[in-house]
Amino acid sequence: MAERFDRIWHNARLATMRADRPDLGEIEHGVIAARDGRIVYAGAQADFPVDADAADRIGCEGRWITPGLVDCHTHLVYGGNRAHEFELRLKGASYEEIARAGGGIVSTVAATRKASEAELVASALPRLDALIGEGATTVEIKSGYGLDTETEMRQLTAARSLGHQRPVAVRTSFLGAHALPPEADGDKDRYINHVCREMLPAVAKAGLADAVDAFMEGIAFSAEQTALVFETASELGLPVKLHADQLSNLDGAALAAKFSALSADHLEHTDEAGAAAMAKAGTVAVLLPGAFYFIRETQKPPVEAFRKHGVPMALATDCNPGSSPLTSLLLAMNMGATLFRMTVAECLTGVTREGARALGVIHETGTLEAGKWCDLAIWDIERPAELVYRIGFNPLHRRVWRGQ
Ligand code: DI6
Ligand code: FE
Repeated sequence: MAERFDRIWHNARLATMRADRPDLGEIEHGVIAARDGRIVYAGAQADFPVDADAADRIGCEGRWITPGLVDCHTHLVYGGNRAHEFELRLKGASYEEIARAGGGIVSTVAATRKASEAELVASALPRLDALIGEGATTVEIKSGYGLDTETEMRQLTAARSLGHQRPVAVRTSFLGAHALPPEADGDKDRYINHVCREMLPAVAKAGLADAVDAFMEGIAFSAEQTALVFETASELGLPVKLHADQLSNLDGAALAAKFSALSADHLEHTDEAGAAAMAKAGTVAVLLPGAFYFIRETQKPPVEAFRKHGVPMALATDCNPGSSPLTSLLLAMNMGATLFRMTVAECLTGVTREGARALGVIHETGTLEAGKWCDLAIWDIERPAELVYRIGFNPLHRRVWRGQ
């Protein structure tokens, strides 16, 4: 009897992004077949049974299909915005000056504390929709604008709720160690103690975080403070990731590697030793060209060292109100290529397979392979390079999340 599928996409060109194939793992005459939301077959038309049966057959007219895109680093949920701070920066103030003067992250904290869960969801939805509108099927969302237990939990609950309101997989990260709240009176050690003793256990108990993140930086937390947060996360069974070496080299990449972090992110100031440590630990380098561009950073992440040591590279938006008000993975790819000289293949794997790896969901999504969720982006393009090359143009034809 003929095998039965829920849906078949045929007459398609596939960029499977499989790690065991060269380049993009392209298949010129391809078919994808799905059942119960999962890919059952993704491969050559010639090897697909001609008598296969499906409730729904979709002819793709030669369009390209990639895995649904993965944005593995966002701060999508927050109150207010920082357009005013942007104006100040245009008058000459630097990002660090604004942060030290009580603006920056802390001003978003005040606005986030004032917002209800419904307000946080409502203000984040258009940003999420922008990502979805360009083919994103998995989006990571961090807390870190509450900096007290109640507001951090509200942010994470809002993030989970976004995942229920839209056909998209949301992965949450607890970022209590993002900045020092004003009521901490400058005592970072005491605040980190509070994060470890109270906030993180409460978040873990409520099942609100899939991972734990921290901001290790002169204007944020030290290596020792970060290590305390990571040790607590490990005790609670949560994987870690790190905002590392964004504004200065504090050996954040090596610290992330020491804790077998899923990813180390930003990395503009990381040195070769940091890259080597990440390679050994299997920690993904998440590059965030939107922040590099927006704060007019000049130090580029060591892409050549990542290549040399075989560190997987992901690309993400870092969508946040202060340093990267970006809601486009297509633009993030263009910036990755133009600003960091990443290749087309590196950019595309960066927003698919390696983004999924950075979230610890590589077994579920990020490539077109049997057994994974049927998360697809179908594009009106002649060649995959167009997704990286064009600026401000969205050629998405259809997006499929879990077979629908
Ligand atoms: N690094 C960043 O680029 C953002 N957070 C972080 O740890 C900036 C967040 C903000 O300015 O609101
Ligand atoms: Fe960030």
